[in-house]
Amino acid sequence: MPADLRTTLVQEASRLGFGRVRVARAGPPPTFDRYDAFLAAGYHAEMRWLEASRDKRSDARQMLPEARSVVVLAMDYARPGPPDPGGLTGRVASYAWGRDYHSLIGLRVRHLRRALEAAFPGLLTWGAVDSAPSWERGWAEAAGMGFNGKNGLAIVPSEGSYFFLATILLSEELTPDAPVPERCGRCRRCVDACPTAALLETGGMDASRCISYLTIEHDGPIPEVLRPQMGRWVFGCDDCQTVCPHQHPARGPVPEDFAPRRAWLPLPAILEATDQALLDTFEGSPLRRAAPRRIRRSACVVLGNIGDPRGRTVLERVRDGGDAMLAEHAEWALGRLGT
Ligand code: B12
Ligand code: SF4
Ligand code: SF4
Repeated sequence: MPADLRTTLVQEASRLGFGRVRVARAGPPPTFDRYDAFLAAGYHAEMRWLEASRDKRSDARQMLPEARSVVVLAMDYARPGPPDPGGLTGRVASYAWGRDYHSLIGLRVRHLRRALEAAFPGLLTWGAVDSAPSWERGWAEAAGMGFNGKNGLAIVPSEGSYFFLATILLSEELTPDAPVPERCGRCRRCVDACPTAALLETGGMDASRCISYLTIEHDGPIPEVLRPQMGRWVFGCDDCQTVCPHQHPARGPVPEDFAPRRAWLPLPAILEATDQALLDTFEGSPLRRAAPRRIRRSACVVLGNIGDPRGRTVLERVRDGGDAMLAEHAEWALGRLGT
């Protein structure tokens, strides 16, 4: 059965849009000490759920006691983005340009599990994408999906890192794939390119400094010292990926669902919209995962960084709008506008 299982797995996964499939042996992820070091250093900042789910992530058998194999799946998302429209616009990281991958990949993971369970009666499976307690990059590294770059990303040599990961646990033992040797060498472009010095010289990152964390996960004022470094990033950040020499973003077809619909956001419109209007606009997009107030907060910072006096009117409205946290960000931004 394992040989047939592998063939069916690869065929079904490919039919569902997963371009790469790799397998690791279930148990604790081999590099899990990095996860503990990350928590011990407090690099997870306010993402307490990473702490709370630590034990579940520490061993695949926590989620499926019968697990013998961890299947790692990758789905490409990047395609060339639209040109910079300039003006009062903010950048969105490429993973969030199209449809929310959680729902799309989550559904396909379920289809894949159902197909395998139907073809191999008695097979037990568990599957997840992103938000469930599976340590995806640890498993990607163990299964040879790619090597782990100094930017923290799982990278396929000469292809890049613009792909989502998902994992499926199986109660059957499949032959594990070999890990991919590290291919950063002496390169350190990502470390130098990171605007907020979030990447550590020694590997790993301090997420509390990462623009992706600050714009998406962090729920309070953005530390003033990091605001100028955010540049025009209003949601997520791609700087440590775009500089990577392994990156070949337009390699092949990616699902139409990830087509770039929102690569740039009109900042005054974001600041003027009601919460409900923003939620409606971002329905089905990863942008929906950050509360409207967080996006407005980041929009104020980006307007300050652009420094264009045409941002003044809308920033004054935010400053006088009655939300103390937003008012403080608007005030900061107003102080940076040219005349
Ligand atoms: C929390 C989280 C974040 C946080 C924290 C990121 C972080 N580096 O920990 C924030 C919000 C900052 C974030 C940002 C991004 N994320 Co994120 N994130 C996650 C999540 C949910 C958990 C990550 C985690 O466990 N972190 C704890 C640390 C310890 O784990 P890790 O980074 O995975 O660890 C690996 C490496 O960093 C490295 N490492 C870690 N410590 C050390 C120490 C040493 C000494 C060395 C040598 C190496 C090393 O090795 C580990 C693997 O062995 C995963 C999904 C999941 N369920 O796993 C997605 C995930 C990692 N994110 C993803 C993406 C796309 C992003 C962004 C690119 C989004 C964006 N454009 O804004 C950025 C990239 C930032 C970056 N350079 O890492 C993808 C990555 C796909 C890929 N090809 O690698 C994932 C897998 C989601 C998915 N399902 O596709 N993310
Ligand atoms: S996503 Fe941006 S801020 Fe975060 S580590 Fe990469 S370059 Fe630095
Ligand atoms: S930019 Fe260079 S150092 Fe950073 S992940 Fe890519 S190859 Fe490695």
